[in-house]
Amino acid sequence: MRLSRYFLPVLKENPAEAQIVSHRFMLRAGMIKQQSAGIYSWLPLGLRVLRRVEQIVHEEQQRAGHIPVLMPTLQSADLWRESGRYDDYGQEMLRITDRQDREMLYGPTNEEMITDIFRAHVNSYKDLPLTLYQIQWKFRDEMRPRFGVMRGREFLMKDGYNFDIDKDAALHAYNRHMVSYLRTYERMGLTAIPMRAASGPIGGDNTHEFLVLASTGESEVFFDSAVTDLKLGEREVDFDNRAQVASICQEFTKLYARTDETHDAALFDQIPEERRKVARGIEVGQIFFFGTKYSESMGALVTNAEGERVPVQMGSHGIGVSRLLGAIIEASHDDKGIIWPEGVTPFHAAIVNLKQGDTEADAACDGIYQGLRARGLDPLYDDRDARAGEKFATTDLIGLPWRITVGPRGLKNGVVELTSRRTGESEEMSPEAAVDRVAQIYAGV
Ligand code: 5CA
Repeated sequence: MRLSRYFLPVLKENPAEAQIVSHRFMLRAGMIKQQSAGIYSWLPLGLRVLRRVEQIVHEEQQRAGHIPVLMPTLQSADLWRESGRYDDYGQEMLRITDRQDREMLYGPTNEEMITDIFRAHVNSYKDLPLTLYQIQWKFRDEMRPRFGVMRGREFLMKDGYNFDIDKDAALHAYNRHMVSYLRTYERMGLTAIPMRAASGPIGGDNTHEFLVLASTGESEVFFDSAVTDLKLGEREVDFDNRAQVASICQEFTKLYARTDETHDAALFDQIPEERRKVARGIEVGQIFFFGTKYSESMGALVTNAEGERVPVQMGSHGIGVSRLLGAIIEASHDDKGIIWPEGVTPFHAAIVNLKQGDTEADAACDGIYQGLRARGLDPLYDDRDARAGEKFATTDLIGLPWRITVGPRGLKNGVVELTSRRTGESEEMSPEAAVDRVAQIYAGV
């Protein structure tokens, strides 16, 4: 993309309404625009990152064997009366009446609707296990929407639902989600710690939240600092292997890590003092096992191997897709702006032309641009007729991890400069070598 033809409405001033860094940078980098309290338009740069985050979520869900579907955002109140949640859900639910006076709602979550799909089509244990998921907009009429996409009213969520014949199989599905989430967050450059949590309106007694540590996080968390050293990394996972998946979960949950809702001071005190940490965190996902809570009330029964009709065992599993953008920025920025991890960056590299209109500089930039695109990469070429300082400020603000700076002086010696946004370190090399290096970096992402 050439910046002169793009739509990147960056702001020079700090917007007064933004109280935390991620909100401030998302507005300043022209990623989002607020339309109503907690409701945002996604501008081109923001949409690019959102799509990359979604793509990672899809890939990791499908790697774990889960199947994508898409349900509507509007649901009928009657469906929610069946589970009893229509009245229980309270003011967070946006209720709508259509022209026929039918009561509808904008879905805050989809347990009822997915159970309805299941009961219409599945009858036998032979069709299990089954996990369906979607990435779809949700609405919760939050009392205090704030911090931009962090606590929105309309927000994008990945919500997945497992159906299993017995509790052991359903607990395997729970574990499978935990492991797939670990890889999902790591690919986004995040350390998200699974913590014992409380289940709230979703129900059930087995639940973990995934928290990214950040001083601006809304949750208070208590943990053994050794938990922050754990990495799933590149290890091979066979998602059908119950023992392997369970042992990874055991590894990640055996150390103390809890939110304030489940915190146990006596247990916490048993951790060696230097590893006892109290901090704040951003909840980027939550997994639940709730057994037959919805299948019993809504009549989602299957025939088991003995020929009996039994309610199917279920759980639900959410990732805060739009919130993740805020969490990634909170975890990765400096005074100048965002620092995108390579896994989610909106463009792979910036090309900064120090002297637009100079025949040689223009030609070198074009060559690098084509070279990167030929390697399957998406560069952002700052071809504006602007001062170098302004170009640097823009690429720093929008957080592209690599910058290739091209100017007549360097070109005289046959070199351009490759700069890491994270370390600020620069290296001179030929334009071809810069293209190779950037391609090499992304080959490993
Ligand atoms: N049905 C279950 C799982 S599918 C569910 O709704 N879980 S949840 O309530 O925990 O939401 C899942 C994730 O959505 C949360 O972990 C959080 O990351 C994100 N989320 C929840 N509320 C908001 C909000 N108001 N703004 C942005 N993200 C949110």
